[in-house]
Amino acid sequence: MASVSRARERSLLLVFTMKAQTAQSLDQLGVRFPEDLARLFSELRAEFDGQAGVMRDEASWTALRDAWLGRKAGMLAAITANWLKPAPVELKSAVGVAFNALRTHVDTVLAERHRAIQAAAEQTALAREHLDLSLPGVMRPVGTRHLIRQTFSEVERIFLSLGYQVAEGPEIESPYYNFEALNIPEFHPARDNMDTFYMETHAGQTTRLLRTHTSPMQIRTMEKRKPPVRIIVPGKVYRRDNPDATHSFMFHQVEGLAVDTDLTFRDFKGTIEYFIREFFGPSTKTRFRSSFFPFTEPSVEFDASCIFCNGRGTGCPKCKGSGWIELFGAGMVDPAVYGFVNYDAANLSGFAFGIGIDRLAMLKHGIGDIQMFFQNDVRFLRQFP
Ligand code: FA5
Repeated sequence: MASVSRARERSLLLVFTMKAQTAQSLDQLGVRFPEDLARLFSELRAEFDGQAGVMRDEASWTALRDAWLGRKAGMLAAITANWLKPAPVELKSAVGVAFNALRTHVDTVLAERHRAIQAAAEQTALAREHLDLSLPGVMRPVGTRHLIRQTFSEVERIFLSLGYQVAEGPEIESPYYNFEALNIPEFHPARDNMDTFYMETHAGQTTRLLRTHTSPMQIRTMEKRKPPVRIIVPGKVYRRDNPDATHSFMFHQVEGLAVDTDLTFRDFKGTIEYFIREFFGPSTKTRFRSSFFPFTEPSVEFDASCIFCNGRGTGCPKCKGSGWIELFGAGMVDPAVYGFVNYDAANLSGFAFGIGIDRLAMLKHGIGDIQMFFQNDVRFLRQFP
């Protein structure tokens, strides 16, 4: 850097000297013979070469061009005006030849340097914009559907093939739909089985709760539709259950409801057995167990043999030693329920079921702890692409 600026200083000084010289006539400069002329032009040329040598960019190139070729104040214009035109006859042609040679040199060097400067600028720009196609791309991990969502889809696929429709309902419910219209009056012991999350309400506001099961959609559907009805309702439900390997305070159910004029327990059993065969394959052992739900009569629980102990039971913490894991509650719709939705109980019959989807997925994929579904551990989730 220091040598470049020193060269510049020197050339500025020379320019100044040269400029001063070109402002005078040859006579004033004492140039009488062709040898003096040759020396003068050779100094000028050396001066130009010195300046061209330190030029690095477009701006300094333009400045140099204007200094030498500028029409009014350029060095060559001054030479033409002060040396060439007024030259004595005996020197005229020598001045003309030297002047032309200098001009050709200036033109050539300026053109060459301009090309070099432009090429260098292009290289710099190219290097800046260089796109390396061999670089690995940015990985954008693509997620997959959660196993619960996949299980919902599989259950939906099976029931859609049987002519069922899919309906969805609110997770925030009223006690009427969650309990009363399902034949569970206030203070009925059945309410204790479903310890409920109630929403905070202020005086005068209607009580709201997080639905404890998908069964309220039985009522909402029958209120809106005339029989026959065949629906399934996938969704989230909430209970104040203590978390353990098979219990969560938020879990998933698929409700099923079929109502028509001639449905029997055989239709119900056939439907469920078909579903289980489709979902688990033909070898799964299942059983119905009599149970009680206020909105079905008769009521059953449906269990599948425990995959963790192969149904042996003894000492198995997953099935608590029974050899069976409860999958869902079900039964024939209690005629009392039809009374809440203005259905003709005398001429209608139907069945309903509420499948625990988390447990269904656990059994199918051998998952030992329901909590895995909610921990968002990608090592777990990746196993179900
Ligand atoms: C009910 O919820 C009834 N509504 C089912 C029903 C529908 C009966 C229609 C008759 C007619 P239950 O409380 O048993 O039933 O729950 C159904 C299923 O949800 C259970 O079999 C179980 O698979 C699952 N389940 C219940 N509690 C939990 C919990 N805390 N965590 C995970 N799954 C649960």
